[in-house]
Amino acid sequence: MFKRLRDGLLGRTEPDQQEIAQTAVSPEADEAVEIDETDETDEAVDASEVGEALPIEPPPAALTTSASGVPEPATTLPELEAGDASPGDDIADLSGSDTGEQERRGFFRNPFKFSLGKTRQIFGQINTAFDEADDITEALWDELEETLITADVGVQTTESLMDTLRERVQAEGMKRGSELRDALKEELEILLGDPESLVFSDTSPISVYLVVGVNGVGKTTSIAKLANLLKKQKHRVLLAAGDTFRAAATEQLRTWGERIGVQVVAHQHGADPAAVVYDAMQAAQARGADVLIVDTAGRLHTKYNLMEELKKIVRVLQKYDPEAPHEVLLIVDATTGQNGFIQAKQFVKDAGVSGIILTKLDGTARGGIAFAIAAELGLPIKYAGTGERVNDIAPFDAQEFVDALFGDE
Ligand SMILES: Nc1nc2c(ncn2[C@@H]2O[C@H](COP(=O)(O)OP(=O)(O)OP(=O)(O)O)[C@@H](O)[C@H]2O)c(=O)[nH]1
Ligand SMILES: [Mg+2]
Repeated sequence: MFKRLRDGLLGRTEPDQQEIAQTAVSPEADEAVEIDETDETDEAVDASEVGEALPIEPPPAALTTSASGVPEPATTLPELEAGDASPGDDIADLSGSDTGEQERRGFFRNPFKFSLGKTRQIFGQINTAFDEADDITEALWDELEETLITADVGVQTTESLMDTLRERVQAEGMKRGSELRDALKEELEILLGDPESLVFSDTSPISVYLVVGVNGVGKTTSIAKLANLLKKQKHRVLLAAGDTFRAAATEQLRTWGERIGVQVVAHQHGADPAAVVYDAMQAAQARGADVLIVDTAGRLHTKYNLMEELKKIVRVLQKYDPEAPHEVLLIVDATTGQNGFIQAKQFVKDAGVSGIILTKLDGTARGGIAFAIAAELGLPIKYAGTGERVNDIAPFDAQEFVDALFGDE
């Protein structure tokens, strides 16, 4: 994992704690802020650039910095609250909608049972065809191929699956449609791989997760869901509002923070995201956080260079911890199907992604994108977003996902 991070946007710089201390928040940094668009790819971050770019807005009340810029000792700051992790405890439904008791019970049995929407319908049709087929006919093969393509499994992954299955049918002497279905399920689970949980730092007290992805895919919502989940697991979570580009982005994260009881470090609109992250790292240390999740802007293909901005954020994080971020989580919107997949490829190439959160599975027939992501990007899907509510997130589990697709949960 770390190798992949190193090879991506995470150009390593040696930590220099002294430099960090010397160039911490300057109280004079109250001039109008301009986002720095110069190319700094190959330079190690000079933390003074962060200091210079500091925003006009004073830090949040709890984020106190002394005149020298050194954070106040942890004892003077409010400690973050860890959540109540009572087992089986349901997460408060913040949306106000109610799924009903029966559905709730189903949710805990298999989180995908009620949330795979139209993708499940598509697989349901082929499932019926498999059950009815006494012979594995060419028509059945055609129907299978059409199903996989329709569900946005992608041409490459579909072809490879079809080849593998044809070989297995021959080698294992399968005769009935139901046997082919079982083989398909096995192959789909193999594609998705074993569940992989979040990586926590074993060298630093703070695990940092950088959340990236294009506009509107569900970054901020997923951060809130993840923060809520981690808080319930007794983690002390802090959020950094690193999307300073979109006017309402910071407010959105703050609102989520209030709803789930998680603190947010934010600057004003237009501030340097690296400065936000710099302050957030200080705050995380001072307040005893063990998880820092960083929201980022999602624009791509514009004048502004998102990838350079992400690299700068990473350089700032690495001043504190050369292993940070411990995860770069790419949010992929399942409803965008193969388009989202192409965008994802760009992030994987440039941003050293370590894992995927696949969102909006509830509203799409294109949930098959999960297989393309796993097979072609070789990245683990760590969580799935299954709705707009704060508890609509599930650790991704291949067997549960495939079972739900085939109605076998
Ligand atoms: N149905 C459904 N909607 C979701 C899910 N995740 C996010 N959304 C919705 O998608 C929309 C965009 O979500 P945001 O979290 O604001 O997306 P973002 O990536 O932060 O967007 P930008 O900040 O503009 O780049 C919101 O309306 C969310 O409620 C999901 O799993 N299912
Ligand atoms: Mg956002």
